[in-house]
Amino acid sequence: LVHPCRTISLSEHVDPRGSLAVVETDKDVVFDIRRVYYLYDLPVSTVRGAHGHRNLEQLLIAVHGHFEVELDDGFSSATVELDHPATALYVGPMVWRNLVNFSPGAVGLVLASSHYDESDYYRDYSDFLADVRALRQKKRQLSSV
Ligand code: T46
Repeated sequence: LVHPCRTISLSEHVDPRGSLAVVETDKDVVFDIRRVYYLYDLPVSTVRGAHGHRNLEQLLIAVHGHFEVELDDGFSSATVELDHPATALYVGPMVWRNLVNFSPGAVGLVLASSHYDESDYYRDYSDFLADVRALRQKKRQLSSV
């Protein structure tokens, strides 16, 4: 996957009454959860996201149905299909994401590290690209001294 994203298998408790999946801070998520929101009533051809975040960390879960998350860290890209309530996708800072190909009735749950803050968003892809590349350049220079 693209840096620093990864999929996480959540612990699942399955018995004849049904199934239960768990997300716990310090185990499944390395950030404190400060906000929870969910996407629903989504037209199948919709595109959500289409932006990046400066600092926000999130965990995305398809709690019902399935959808794809296109990830781009400015250097490489990858597409992840979320199709099970016990699989989460961690999306870190400085990653452009598009959520696409929602199944009918899909519900996407998002656990986020901070409150909603419009100034944390990159809404323009070329601004995102310029900053993410400058950041990588700075890191390279720092690691070579
Ligand atoms: C992300 C993807 C997966 C709020 O007022 N509070 C909130 O916490 C959020 C997330 C949104 N809003 C308002 C802002 C807009 O007026 O709700 C409206 C729709 O938000 P947005 O266009 O950002 O929704 P998505 O689904 O394109 O993106 C959201 C998150 O913003 C984003 O961080 O990663 O879901």
